[in-house]
Amino acid sequence: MHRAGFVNIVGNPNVGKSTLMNLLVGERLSIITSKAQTTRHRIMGIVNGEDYQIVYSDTPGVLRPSYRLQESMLNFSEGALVDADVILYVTDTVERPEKNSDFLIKVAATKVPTVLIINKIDLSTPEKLEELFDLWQQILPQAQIVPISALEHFNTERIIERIVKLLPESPPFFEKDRLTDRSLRFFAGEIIREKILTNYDKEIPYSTEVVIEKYEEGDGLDRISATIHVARKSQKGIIIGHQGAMLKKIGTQARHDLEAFLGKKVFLEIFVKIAENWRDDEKQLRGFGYVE
Ligand code: GDP
Ligand code: MG
Ligand code: K
Repeated sequence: MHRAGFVNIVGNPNVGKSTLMNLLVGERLSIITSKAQTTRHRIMGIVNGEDYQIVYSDTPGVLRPSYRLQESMLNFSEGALVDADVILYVTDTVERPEKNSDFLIKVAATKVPTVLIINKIDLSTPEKLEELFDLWQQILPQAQIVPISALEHFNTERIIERIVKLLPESPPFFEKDRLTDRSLRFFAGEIIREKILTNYDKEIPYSTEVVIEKYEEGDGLDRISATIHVARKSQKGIIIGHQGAMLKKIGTQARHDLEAFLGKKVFLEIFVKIAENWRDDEKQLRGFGYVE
């Protein structure tokens, strides 16, 4: 008998969804940083066993939309509740359960089997954990609860066992050697965006969008051209930095990671353009793939 299905990873920003998915998938698919909203799109990761195929989707964290980009991010997350065979609701030992959050009410109401992951138990004590366990059991009584530490790889095997038992009987949806539905182009963009997130403060990361203009695969070398779109003129100077120093820095870091990810040399050029107020502009958002 073969089982296969879609497992959607949902939860608030920064609880460790992307860290967990990468661990489950075994590759550095989803970019991870300590800032909220790192994950803007849904990303699929596929895990194949002899008699199962799990298709994970990592979603942007749930948040209340304050601009158009966030609205589209929230739609991705809510969609994740209906088109799944299993929901992995991730929380951590840091956030307090918000019984009345709209999103949690929806999770509690869904008929889709739900596994509640309490992550970051490395930051907690057994007493606190027990208390959290009870709280969550009241909020999501039908969910199976698995405490883990994604960072220390603790108890994560249990998740896979649980999921496989909950998956429907089905042939695989994707060829069994596929790792993800995303292209190299997509990962190149994500890696550059990660460097922007880790090198600039505050509003810069949330005001930029990376577009891969050209991706040429070669034998020992991939040639990549990227454009960083910023929402305002002043941000262009900040991205580039004094005599181009900042742009050079993120370019070098991104190239380094890309080479590790691809296992070959990379020639990377990055341009910076102004896309005035793109986060609130329907047409530009569509161009960047946020609106369907
Ligand atoms: P997401 O926004 O839910 O996708 O969260 P990320 O996966 O991007 O992780 C947010 C932050 O939490 C990062 O700094 C991670 O290193 C950290 N983190 C993830 N899992 C754990 C864990 O098990 N323990 C601790 N201490 N930190 C973790
Ligand atoms: Mg994430
Ligand atoms: K994050």
